[in-house]
Amino acid sequence: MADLLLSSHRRYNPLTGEWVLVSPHRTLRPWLGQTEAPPGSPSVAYDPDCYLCPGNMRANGERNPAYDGIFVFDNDFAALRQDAPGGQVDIGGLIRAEGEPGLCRVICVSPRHDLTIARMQLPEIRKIVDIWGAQYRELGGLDGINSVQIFENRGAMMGASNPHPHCQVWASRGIPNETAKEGRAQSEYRNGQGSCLLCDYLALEEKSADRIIYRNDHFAVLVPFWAVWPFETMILPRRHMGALDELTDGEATALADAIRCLAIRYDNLFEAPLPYSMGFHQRPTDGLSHPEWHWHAHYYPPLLRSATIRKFMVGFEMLGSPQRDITPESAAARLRDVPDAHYAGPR
Ligand code: H2U
Ligand code: ZN
Repeated sequence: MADLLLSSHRRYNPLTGEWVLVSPHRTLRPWLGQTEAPPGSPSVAYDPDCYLCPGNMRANGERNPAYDGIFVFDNDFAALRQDAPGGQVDIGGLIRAEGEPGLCRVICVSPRHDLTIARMQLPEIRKIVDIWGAQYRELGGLDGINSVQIFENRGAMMGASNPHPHCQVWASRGIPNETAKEGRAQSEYRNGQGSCLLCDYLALEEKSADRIIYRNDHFAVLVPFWAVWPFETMILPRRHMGALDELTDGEATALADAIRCLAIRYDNLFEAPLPYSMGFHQRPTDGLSHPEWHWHAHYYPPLLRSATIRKFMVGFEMLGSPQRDITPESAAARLRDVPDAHYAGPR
């Protein structure tokens, strides 16, 4: 196995059934392409022009309350609407469409414009975990909502429209592609093996420890064997559970701890706030029990080897398979080796 992993090889992602090409010999290639401005952090705790800050006016003319904790509101420009008509179009099985009702919310996770999760204290992050669980339960409990996607886009490079710390929830009738793929794979694995795909995977990772970055009593943070993005990670509960609403009190705090630890290490990697998209994959809320589902978080940062060089998914990756140069094992080692206190010091 060791020899194979030193040269070009491809790795299988059992959660999606897809392959990633790994080219460890290619890490030294020169870069004369596009570079990005290093990601910065806002310096003011309150920005009068921010549409997410407490007391400010949003784009639709509504005013935010003077909130001092977490503030959740219906997205004024929701991608999914509850009044979308149902029904289907099907022309010869090749031209197909379905009505997609749903709803979108925005969660401001702090009143402070300049705060990020990496700079928050454990009890502050614990409150966000509780809100995520409550949103999953509430929206998932609505008639006709079969999937609840919670995610955070952080940094302009990842398309965040505003540096104010916030995340989003999109709840839909249909099961989105990534969740559907992972659901099918977990179901097939369970039918074939009689056990859970991610419980079995985590047991293997805990044995070798090559790709584990951090572990506490209830969670493991790791670079998956099949990672596509250079510093892609997953947070996995060490106990089998389908969704955030099953967390015990101790587990919710342990999740907050894992999130905080990862956020600090990410920022410490290039001593800059690391941009990323993160989100949770959880059991569908279609009323079925889904014993195959093991919920988890994915983090996808776009940066490659410095705060100013990003990875692009182009060429072979668009037309063939994704490809990476630095191995998941070396990415994990780098994330393990950075200090566990934030580079910017206490806030
Ligand atoms: P992103 O930064 O991840 O794009 O999230 C911000 C969301 O906030 C975005 O979906 C919504 C946008 O539609 N928004 C409002 O609901 N009201 C506003 O006044 C501006 C932005
Ligand atoms: Zn703000």
